[in-house]
Amino acid sequence: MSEAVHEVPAAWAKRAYIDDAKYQAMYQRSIDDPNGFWAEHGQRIHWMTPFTKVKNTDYNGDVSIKWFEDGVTNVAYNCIDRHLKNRADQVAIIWEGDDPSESKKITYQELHDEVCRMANILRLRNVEKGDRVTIYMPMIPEAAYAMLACARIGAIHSVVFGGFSPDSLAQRITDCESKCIITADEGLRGGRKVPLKANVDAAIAKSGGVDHVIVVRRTGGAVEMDPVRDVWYHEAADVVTAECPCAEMNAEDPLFILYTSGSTGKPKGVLHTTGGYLVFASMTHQYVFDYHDGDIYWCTADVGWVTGHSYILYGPLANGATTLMFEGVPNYPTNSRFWEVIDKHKVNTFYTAPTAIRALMQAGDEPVKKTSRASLRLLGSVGEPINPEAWEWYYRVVGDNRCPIVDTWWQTETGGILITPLPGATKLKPGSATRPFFGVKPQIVDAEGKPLEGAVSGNLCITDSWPGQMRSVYGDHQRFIETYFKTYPGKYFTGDGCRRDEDGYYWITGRVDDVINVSGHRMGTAEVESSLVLHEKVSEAAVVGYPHDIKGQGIYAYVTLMNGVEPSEELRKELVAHVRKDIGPIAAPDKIQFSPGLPKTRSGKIMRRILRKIAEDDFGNLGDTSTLADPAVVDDLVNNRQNKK
Ligand code: 6R9
Repeated sequence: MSEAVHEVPAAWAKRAYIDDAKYQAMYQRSIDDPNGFWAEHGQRIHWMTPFTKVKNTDYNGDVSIKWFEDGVTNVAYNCIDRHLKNRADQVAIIWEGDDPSESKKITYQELHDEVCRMANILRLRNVEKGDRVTIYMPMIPEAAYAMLACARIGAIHSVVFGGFSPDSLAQRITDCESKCIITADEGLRGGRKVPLKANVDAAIAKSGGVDHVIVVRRTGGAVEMDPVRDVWYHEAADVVTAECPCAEMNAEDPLFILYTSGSTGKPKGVLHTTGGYLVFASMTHQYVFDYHDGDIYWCTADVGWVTGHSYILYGPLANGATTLMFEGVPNYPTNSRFWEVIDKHKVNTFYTAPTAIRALMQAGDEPVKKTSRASLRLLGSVGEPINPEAWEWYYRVVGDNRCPIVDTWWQTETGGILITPLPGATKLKPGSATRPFFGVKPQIVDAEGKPLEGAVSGNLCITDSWPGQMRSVYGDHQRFIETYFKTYPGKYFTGDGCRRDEDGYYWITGRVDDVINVSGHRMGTAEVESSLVLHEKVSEAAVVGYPHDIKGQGIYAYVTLMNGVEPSEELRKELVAHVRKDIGPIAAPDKIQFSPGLPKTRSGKIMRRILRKIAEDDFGNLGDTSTLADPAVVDDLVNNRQNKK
């Protein structure tokens, strides 16, 4: 393991808001006096009615999490209106299209007008405070307008990633009973079109219950429009004004739902609320990226993921920042695209995922070296553990040895960054997310939940609440309690394994539950399994993750076929296509092994430990197989493994 240490560059110690002494003092205060600390930092947003209560949280019993509970505010007001006095003509969003010849800049005034129009379009369609609106959009400014329009009128948005299938979309529409959908005719990524509106039509055919579909014209491709249900955004926008009041929202009113995969069952609707979420997103954005006025900041995530919510939209805009939104992919038209965009828009801070770094690293240094990147000051990483080799390449080649890297660990559930370096305060160790952010109390526990001290490995819990924490699973509070607070009673369990070193630095080692992290996207093994067994030729399936050079983890499926069905290359392709269609391309298995039987205990439990080892091509020591009902199946599994080295 690489134990190189990168000191804080002198220029950074000078420029940054937080140096090491300040980090220590602020962190200590945030732990000793959370009420005082957050009462102070809660002032960073505008309150229509100031809060008098700060923290009211309980991880036991029914689990209740409330922050700033009697305060009244509005997220869109904070992200737009309050900046208009000084920043009306400042660029809020730089949009860079899939095609390098397409880009545009949206000022705060323009953002205000567009968001108000979108909000009025929703109001005209009877969308009210508390109603759910599903957003299924490409990475175009209208996606941001849609989210902020919901926030403005108090509707709850549920953004569904454009790569999800009609069935996945239908499931999410049904779960939160959303009656209104905002989409586009087609998306455009890497020169390829994505049939978003057609997918919405197919989803609604399944879910029912949708009264209105607002369609943004992106590509001009042919789509069917239902004359009663569907409306073109540009036509609807023509007949509304650019003024719309901000709804008065209680700090604990819901802001959004975001579906995410867990170890069991269907995806959960992670529920985030208004006040605490915004305070935490904006504060982490300011300090982790050391955002100063005039900086150009770029996060490459999709708004369909939490990183897009907190660090393309809400955090940066709450801080009056200029945030770049990119429609395309890292390797289109060439492997230099990211670096060309950085030069074109003079980007200072660049925040991306290890999977993109590893893919670009494979393309060599030349596509990077031919660009200048002189504007870059800070690099960031998120989504999965970054291997030290990729870290060093990012640091040396992309950042020319002068830009610190903030490796930020967090989750959809946490709302914002929890473990991270601060660029002016923290010495960096490649591969470590380093130290907790203010107000965050990590704890490493053993399998029984016993807290471990010092340099140790175990499971990562957080022992007390922070303002950005999710409040519930939408419509299923019991599931919230069961999933996060029952494994280790009284603690929030992250699902991640973690090591702490002698310096108190945290090293996230990956999921310890049945969640696989494919290119930074979370997939539940159970979801892929249920999709596979839906296929008429499949009798049983077990899915595990295995190490993958670029994606971090790949999806490995063991499939038992129905009696009389013969395995074939064709069937393998058919099953991959089936899962792609059923869930979406991100869930497509990388490897399928046909196996006449699965290793089960006598009580019928599949021994995944064995399946993981075989998928990793590490079957020398399979551990104890004596409890297997039929030990012979293991030989067949080993002989037919798909990852032979
Ligand atoms: C923000 C986001 C969360 C899971 C999380 C962990 C992994 C995220 C990481 C990281 C190591 C980092 N993860 N950031 N692992 N180092 N810097 O990615 O949310 O999609 O919910 O995924 O991603 O395993 O539990 P989400």
